Amino acid sequence: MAIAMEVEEGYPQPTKVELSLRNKLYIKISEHLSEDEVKSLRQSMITDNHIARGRVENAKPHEMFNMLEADGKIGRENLGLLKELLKALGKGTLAMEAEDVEEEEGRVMDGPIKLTSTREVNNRRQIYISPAAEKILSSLPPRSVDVVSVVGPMRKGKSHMANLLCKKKSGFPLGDDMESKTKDFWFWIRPHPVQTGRYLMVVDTEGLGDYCDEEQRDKDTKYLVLATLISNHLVFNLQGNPDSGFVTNLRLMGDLAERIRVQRDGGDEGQNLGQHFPELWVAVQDTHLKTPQKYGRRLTPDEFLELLLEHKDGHTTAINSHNNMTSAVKAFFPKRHLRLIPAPSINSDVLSNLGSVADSALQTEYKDATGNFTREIWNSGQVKRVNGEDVKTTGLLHIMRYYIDAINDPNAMPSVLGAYEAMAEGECRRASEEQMKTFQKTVEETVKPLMPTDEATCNRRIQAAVDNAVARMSADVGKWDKDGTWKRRLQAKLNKERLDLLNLNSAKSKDLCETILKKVDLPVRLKVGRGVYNGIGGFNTYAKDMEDVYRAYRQKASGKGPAVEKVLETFRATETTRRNAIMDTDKKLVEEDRRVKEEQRKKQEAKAAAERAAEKERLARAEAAKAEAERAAEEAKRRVAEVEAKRQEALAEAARQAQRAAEERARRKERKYFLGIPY
Ligand SMILES: Nc1nc2c(ncn2[C@@H]2O[C@H](COP(=O)(O)OP(=O)(O)OP(=O)(O)O)[C@@H](O)[C@H]2O)c(=O)[nH]1
Ligand SMILES: [Mg+2]
Repeated sequence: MAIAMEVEEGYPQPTKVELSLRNKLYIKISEHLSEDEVKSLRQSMITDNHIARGRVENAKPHEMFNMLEADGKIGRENLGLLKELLKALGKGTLAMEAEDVEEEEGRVMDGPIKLTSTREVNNRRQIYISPAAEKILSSLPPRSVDVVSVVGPMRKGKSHMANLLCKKKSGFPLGDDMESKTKDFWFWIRPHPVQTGRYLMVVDTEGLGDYCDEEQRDKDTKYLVLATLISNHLVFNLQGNPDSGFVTNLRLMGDLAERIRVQRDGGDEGQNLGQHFPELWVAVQDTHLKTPQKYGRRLTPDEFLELLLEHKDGHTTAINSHNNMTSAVKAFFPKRHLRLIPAPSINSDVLSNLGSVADSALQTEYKDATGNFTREIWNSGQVKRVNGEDVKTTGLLHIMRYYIDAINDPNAMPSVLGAYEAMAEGECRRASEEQMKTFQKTVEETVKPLMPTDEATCNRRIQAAVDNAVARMSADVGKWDKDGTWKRRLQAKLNKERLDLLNLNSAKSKDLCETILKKVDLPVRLKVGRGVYNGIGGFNTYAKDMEDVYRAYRQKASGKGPAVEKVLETFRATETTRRNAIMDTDKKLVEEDRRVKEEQRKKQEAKAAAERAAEKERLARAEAAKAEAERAAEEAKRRVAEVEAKRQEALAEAARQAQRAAEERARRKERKYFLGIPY
């Protein structure tokens, strides 16, 4: 299957080098995939139902991509599926390139828009860049630009030529009557059809008018100055057959020396402008005559131009004017060419509708000549440069602003070095802002999600982003930032950002640590609320609970940033108050308890003493009673003994008496009785 090419309108027929960015990408991918990767790609197409097995079996990668395009699955600004497939194959870099192409195709303009307009300021017509153009140019990635401006007399097919230079038949509006159509400057910026990674910017201009009208001439010169200064290819579009007076069309070129300087101070008086001016292409349309013969052959168009630019002898006003102009053209445009383009058609209907007629209605010679001419310009490999440096899309905006300001100012003169400085300044500002944005994006994506984190880690990551940003800016615009002012400015700004971020990290750390602390301390607070610690020994319980709180906090807050200890410290201060209150309560309760117990002890002691006294008394009484009883018993005993003794006495007496009686009787017995008286 043939490689699908983006066939654009217009007759400069596409060649291989004019493939669309997408097609170039498809080919590049094809060249970078191994056999096995191609097999995997085919397999994914089949298993994921992107393309039927039969269609994909022997297809090469770019053919598969073309099938996907044909099925509307990928295409302009729609390379999502392609990126996924590439990522699945581990081709991240190619996926990123696809992303770039997608972005680029999304960014390029659908058609031309106004580049400049004019307005009345203090009774003077002032040129300004249209806001839409500013927006487009500042939003494009900073890439080198091949700037082709088409100038020339009005109503001579400039806009049509501008379209052809964009590989289009229509776009820049064409006029279909005698009225001048294009007002101010228009532009169309597109990916360069030949130079990879560069843009082609085609600028169509308002036609040059009557040279004798002072006001018109002033305006025309300004426009010519602007077109000359912003481009690297200046197409001077003319119509008709070049004759000896033909080059008078270039007469305004003679005015350039008075309007442009190389040095800022203008001291050079326009010398060396040739080194800085664009390549001049005098494109003469509707030519049917051949170049003249010389040296036994036909002159080439470029040789013919030199012939036309030869000095004339004589001193008439016309000859002087011619010689001034040719001197200016030769001095300012060392690279100059003449291109002769035949008429598009002999049919007036076709000629007045070039923007819409079919290619087949055009003469082959015309199509060949325009095709060759446009390709010659695209293939020149040139881009806009200022003072030897490539001008990027963004830089172009800076130099345009500078040149327009200088052109508007009656007391200023645009200078190449002034533009260079303006571009340096603008590019440095742009790069600085860009790096600032990239830094902020990096911070959002890689630093902030980590917050809060310990200060060293946080600082290390921010510093890495800072260093990257500074390094990228140096790589991007180091050559512009000669004394390093912008680098230092960016460093200072980033350093401030770094400090702000560290503060943010601290604040986040503080918030999080406070939240953690609040959470782990909640059970204790609830207990405090419920008065759990308001008891004897409550302080001990509290102290143990708090040990748990601190342990839990340390565990959960570990690595949560620089505020871990500080928050703890602050908390400890308030916690001490709470701790002291609990301790006081505990002490008071202990004291009270001690007092109550003392009282109880005293009471008990008193009671015991009383009891002991009562016992003693009871004992004493018992003792006394016992003694009394003993004494009574003793008494009784004594009485008994007395009685006994008395009885014994009595008994003894009685015994004695009996004894005596017995003895008496015994004596009586023995003395017989005398006279009856015992003797
Ligand atoms: N004969 C001829 N006519 C052309 C050519 N190119 C464009 N035209 C026609 O000339 C008319 C004006 O073309 P434009 O491209 O608008 O010319 P212009 O120089 O931009 O005109 P202004 O913007 O008004 O200065 C249109 O009708 C075109 O179809 C050409 O090479 N030869
Ligand atoms: Mg025009």
